Formats: sequence, structure tokens, C-alpha cells
Amino acid sequence: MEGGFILISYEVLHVCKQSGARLGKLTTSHGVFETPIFMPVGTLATVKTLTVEEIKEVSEGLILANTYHLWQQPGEDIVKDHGGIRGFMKWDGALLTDSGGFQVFSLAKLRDIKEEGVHFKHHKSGAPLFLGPEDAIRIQEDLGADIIMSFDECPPPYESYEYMKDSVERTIRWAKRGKEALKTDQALFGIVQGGLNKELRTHCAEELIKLDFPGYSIGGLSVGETKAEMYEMTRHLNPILPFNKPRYLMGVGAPEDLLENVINGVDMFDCVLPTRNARHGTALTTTGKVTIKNKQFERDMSSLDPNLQSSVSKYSKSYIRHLFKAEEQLGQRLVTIQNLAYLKHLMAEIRQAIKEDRLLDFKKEFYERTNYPKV
Ligand code: PRF
Repeated sequence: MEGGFILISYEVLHVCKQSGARLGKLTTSHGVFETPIFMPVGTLATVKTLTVEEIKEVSEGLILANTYHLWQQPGEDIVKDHGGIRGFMKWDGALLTDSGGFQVFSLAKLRDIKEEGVHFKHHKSGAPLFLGPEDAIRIQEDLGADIIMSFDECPPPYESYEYMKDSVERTIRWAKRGKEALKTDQALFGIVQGGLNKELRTHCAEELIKLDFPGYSIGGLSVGETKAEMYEMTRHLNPILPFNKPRYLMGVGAPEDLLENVINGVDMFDCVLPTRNARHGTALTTTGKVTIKNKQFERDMSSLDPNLQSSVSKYSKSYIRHLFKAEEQLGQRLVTIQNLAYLKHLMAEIRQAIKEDRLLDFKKEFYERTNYPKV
């Protein structure tokens, strides 16, 4: 692992008097960040289509990568030989890795969940594999991120109470085993599960808090439940999670979800949607979603987002539409830059509104001037 000593600290700098949202400072060995923050996803040690210089432009300097994917390809030993993900992809910012739990559940075929971990078949080759809480920690130690995740189960949101109860208890035991296995100073977060059941969520949070993690993730949301149910659960967890530790809502990144969940006390977010949708031609802008392939943009000479300056501002919608119609890869790159630049801008606006105690006013304006959906 590169550098050896990796530690984080977190402090709340201000609480918005209007909304209760938190402004915080997250200190890592590879950068100091104001929260709330959105982290672009670099699953395979690349934010798809972008160079590290471009990632620097459109992020705060903190990105995410995936244990499951890098374990399978090229293998954590090769990444480790480069000094971890940062050396491998030449990223000099900070990093967070997900544990692989979620990817096993979303990608793998024929999973068999046991107390020791999960037996499953590789999502492409069908080869038999096993991943457990100690393996997830060992691999994340080799990958060398500043912040790492416990191995958890993310069950479908509408499973039975009995299933959810067993699953949560196992996730708590896995978190404990992961913490015991950790040999580095990487910041290991516990992940709160429990589906849509508030009692199970409370129980999971309380048990993880006893283990005293440096931060807490909220998993198992944005997996098929309604937005109202998601917001309700972050609102429920807000007073339960420790005030002076960062809270990270996993896999959530629609603009309206960032805003609503910041109001419910969330500090950190990641999501593949802004970058994945970009590659299919959906742009996120200061006025809402733009489907760039639409005929209406054929002769539109204006930039993708006239209110936001970035390295894509010089191109017309007409040109970017043309790139998509002609299946030119530059189109995907340009919309990826736009979407991440927009989320960076939105989070900066949110932090400013928190500082000025006017996040609820900001929320009202946000829904007035955009087409993002309001619950
Ligand atoms: N667990 C882990 N990673 C995740 C999730 C989870 O529940 C989610 C759910 N939105 C995204 N990524 N480990």
C-alpha cells in the first residue's frame, strides 16, 4: 500500500438554520474536502472516458472505485504493484472503495449466502468464486483507498421481515469481522442496512455505532423503492447516526436526491447514473435533463448548459447531437464532463446555501428553475 499511513477526520462546520443540513470538513491524507460532496465513480480505476486531468476538473478530488471489479480484473495484486489504485491510474486525489458486497448481489449469478460469506459464479465466465468480509478488507487494503467499506448484504427492498432481520444481523456480524481483520489505518465505514423497516434500520445503526466506525454508510436504498420511501429512511436515520461522523448514502446521485438527502443529514454521495446516462446522451444541466439526441437540437447553436462554464461550453448542442448520431466517442466524453461538472456545481451551490442558512429557499428555486422531479 502506498504511503502507509492513511487516516481521515471529520468535523461539522455549520448546520443550516433553515433546513438542518450539515456543512462539514473531511480531511484525508490526499485532500481536504468540504461536505456535502458528490464522488464520481471510477469502477475499474477509470471514470469512464475521462483522463485524470479531466477528472480533476469535474470532481472535488475524491472518487470511488470498486473492489469486486478490480479483484476480478486485473486482480488486486497488479494494482498493489503500482502502489494501489492511485498509482495505477495516476490519480493524486483521494479515493474510496466499495467492498464488493453490493456488486456480488447485483451482478453475480447463483449466489449462495452463508455465514462465512457469499459463494457465487462469475458474472461473465461462470467460474465459482467466494467473497467474505475478511477478503473484502484484504483486497481493499491492497487497493489502498483512503476510505473503505464493510462487506454487507444489500437485499431487495420488499423482502419479508424474517429475511431482512436475518440479513441485517449477518451484515452486523460481517461488519464486526471486517473491523477485526483490518490491519491498516484506512478509514473503514460500517454500512446501515435494514430495507424499508425503520426498526431494523435503527437496530443496525445502533449495533454499528457500538463498533465505533469513523463513518457510516447508508446502503440498501435506491434499489427499487420509491423516492418518498428513500427520503423517509434518511430522515429517520438522521438523528440516530452520530453527529460528528460522516454519513455516506451509497449509489444515490440524481440531482433532486442529492438535495433532498442533504436536507436529511447526508454528507457524501456516489452514483454511476450521471456518467452512465451521459454515455447514452442524457445531460444533466442547471435547467434539468436534456436528451441531446432529440431532433429539436439539430440546429441548436447554444451550449449544452449556458449557465455553467466548463470545458464543454464552447461546443453547440447541434455539434454534440451530431456526435451522438454519428456514434462518435467524443460525444460520450463531452456529456460525461458536463454531467459531473453540473453535479460539482450543484454541490457547491448547496454548500453555499447551507453556509447562508437558506437551503430551503434554494430547494424551492431549484424545483422552479429545473425539470427535476419533486416528490
Ligand atoms: N451496499 C454497498 N454498496 C452499495 C450499496 C449497498 O447497499 C448500494 C445501494 N444503493 C450502492 N452501492 N456495499
